[in-house]
Amino acid sequence: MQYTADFLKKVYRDLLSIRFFEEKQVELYAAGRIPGHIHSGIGEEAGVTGVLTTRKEGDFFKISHRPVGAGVIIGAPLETMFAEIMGRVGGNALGMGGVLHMTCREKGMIGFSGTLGCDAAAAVGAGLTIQMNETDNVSYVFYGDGTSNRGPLHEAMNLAAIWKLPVLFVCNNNQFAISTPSSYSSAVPNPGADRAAAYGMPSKTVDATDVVAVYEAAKELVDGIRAGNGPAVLECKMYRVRGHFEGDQAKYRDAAVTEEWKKKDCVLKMEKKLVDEGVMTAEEIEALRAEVLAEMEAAIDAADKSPEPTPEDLYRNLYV
Ligand SMILES: Cc1ncc(C[n+]2csc(CCOP(=O)(O)OP(=O)(O)O)c2C)c(N)n1
Ligand SMILES: [Mg+2]
Repeated sequence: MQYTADFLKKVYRDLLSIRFFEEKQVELYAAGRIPGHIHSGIGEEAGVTGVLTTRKEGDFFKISHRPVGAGVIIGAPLETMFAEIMGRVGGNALGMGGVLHMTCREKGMIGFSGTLGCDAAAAVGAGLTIQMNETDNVSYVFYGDGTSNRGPLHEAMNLAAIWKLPVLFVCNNNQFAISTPSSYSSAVPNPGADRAAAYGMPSKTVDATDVVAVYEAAKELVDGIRAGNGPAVLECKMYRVRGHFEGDQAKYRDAAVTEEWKKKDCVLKMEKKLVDEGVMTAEEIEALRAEVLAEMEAAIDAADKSPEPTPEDLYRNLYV
């Protein structure tokens, strides 16, 4: 397909924003500025950006512990996101939820559960809201290859299918659930897409090192969902470049394979495409990188000015 330069630049900017958000998380964590932990999504950004390039006003998003950077392009305030991760009251959950409780209700980010898979039902509920409001919006449900084996996810898929709800299930298959390879935990090669037939849903798999390819695959499915055809599954093939958590030495896998995947980096691939196709020069890319990085740094500085919660804050937001 042919795209305008403006479209490709916007996709690249979004991709870069998530990449720098990811890199900053790692940097802050290494500097001891994040209480709790993070799950780096470095290398997986195209599987989020490409899918979300199909988004529009009024859509709902259920992300999960790794693709938290999605919030950056959905429009959640960067400063609030960093404040939450850094444990400050300026965060969306007063800094008490951290990376596992990132939400932005105004932008349709409905939050997610640390108990993997259970939150798919809430996202299907968001799909029911859309159906009852009779709009052509979509509820996006991001989950991992490990989570693809959880029962609550399948109950949610079944409900979405029988009620023909506008839900896109996005399996970000990064090939690992902590130390367990997907090839061990699933009996089928495509733990997202191969399960769709069981619910009568269309599906696709896509190479998620290529952000434009992800967009095209997602668009085909999303167009069908917005037209009222019911839910679908997109499986993004990717690789978890870093450990499950920071400090995980990943001794359970072959480091040479990891190095091979790094060469297929989605950001480098997009930059090459932009230069090869004459959309941007290397200098323009450098300038944009500096601009996005400055945005991240300004947001971190602002978040840093937000205080830590006090012991009294523990009693806020309690029902009883
Ligand atoms: C129900 C449940 N079981 C186990 C865990 C612990 N846990 C946290 S992340 C994770 C791995 C999930 O793998 P996957 O779904 O592939 O996502 P990824 O971490 O690779 O992005 C596990 C097992 C959990 N949070 N919830
Ligand atoms: Mg995984």
